[in-house]
Amino acid sequence: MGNDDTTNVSLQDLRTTLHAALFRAGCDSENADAVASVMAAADGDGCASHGVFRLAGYLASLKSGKVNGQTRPSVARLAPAVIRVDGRGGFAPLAMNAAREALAPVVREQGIAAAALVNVHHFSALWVDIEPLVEAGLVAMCFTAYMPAVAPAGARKPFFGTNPMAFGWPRADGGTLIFDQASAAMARGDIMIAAREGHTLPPGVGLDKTGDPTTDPREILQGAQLTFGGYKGSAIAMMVELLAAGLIGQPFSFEAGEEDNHDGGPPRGGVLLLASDPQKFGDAAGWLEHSEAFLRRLSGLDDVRLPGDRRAKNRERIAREGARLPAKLWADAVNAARSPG
Ligand code: NDP
Ligand code: PYC
Repeated sequence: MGNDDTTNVSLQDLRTTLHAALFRAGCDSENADAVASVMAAADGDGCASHGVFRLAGYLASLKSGKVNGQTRPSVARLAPAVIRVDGRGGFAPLAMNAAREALAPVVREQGIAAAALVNVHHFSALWVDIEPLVEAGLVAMCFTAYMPAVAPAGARKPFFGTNPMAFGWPRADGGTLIFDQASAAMARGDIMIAAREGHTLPPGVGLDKTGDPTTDPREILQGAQLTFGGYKGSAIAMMVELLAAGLIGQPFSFEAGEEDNHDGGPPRGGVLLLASDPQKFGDAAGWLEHSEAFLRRLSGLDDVRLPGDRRAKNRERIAREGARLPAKLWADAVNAARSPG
């Protein structure tokens, strides 16, 4: 046990409990396994905003009937380098497993390829989605939109989702370099956690309902989030909308917001997954060591650290010690795992 407010949970217990809670709420075992894995992976890397914290949203969407916990994705190859995975109204993780499995051989054949995931409900961290491809030696990127939460540069009301993107590069030791970031200054999940814990936020995260800057997370949740880096982050958020919605025939965040039943779970939408095989770009013998030399040079500068380094350290520690979770959150998960459903 941790202090009064937190408790230490092994990743095995966490995964088993999440699986049971999802199963009791209506997921079949395969869906429960896939969703529990992405949540446990987030807590396993110290990403509190996308771990067990999200269980209530997943359960709410099963309960409301918005998400089908028993569906199976279908996979079609639309062009030599384009795959479409229809999640058929399910949570994204099972469709993502199918997308990666279908995409990897096509990438090795074509050098570069894309998977468009449609009709999925995505609620997780994106590094989880690309890590297996990167571990297999591929360069990968992933994008998804959300619901209106973020004011574009020049606006004061939400229009973009928090619109994350992840990029991953294979390392010589078989590991990965992955950055994974919202195009909002802060992920909404972290703002929700700050609101729960009564913390104020740094300036630049959001606006209140009247469009004035505020550092109160509860006011930002009622008002609008801001992008990182002003108009530059706003352009990235716009790009994510166009890639994850416009390109693949899925709802833009504002459309997802209109369609959603606001049960607290993820809206229906799309995900774009891109990958390339560095062996196919003309420097098969050199690209890896050349890039390693670059990354050594980069990480040797002053206080530079590579994105993903903090997460990797968390992973080692949490695998040993377990995840430290808010006791109430864990108690709710255990109750959900025991409830009659
Ligand atoms: P952070 O701002 O915490 O981190 C973004 C990236 O920057 C990470 O790769 C992080 O690596 C890296 N980083 C942080 N600090 C430094 C530093 N000083 N030097 C170098 N790199 C650094 O992430 P966000 O709050 O933007 O997003 C959190 C999570 O929320 C993500 O996993 C994202 O996918 C998820 N999300 C999901 C959404 C969805 O619709 N499904 C929507 C929005 C967000 P490290 O982890 O090692 O610190
Ligand atoms: O934290 O912004 C967020 C988020 C939205 C959907 C899933 N996570």
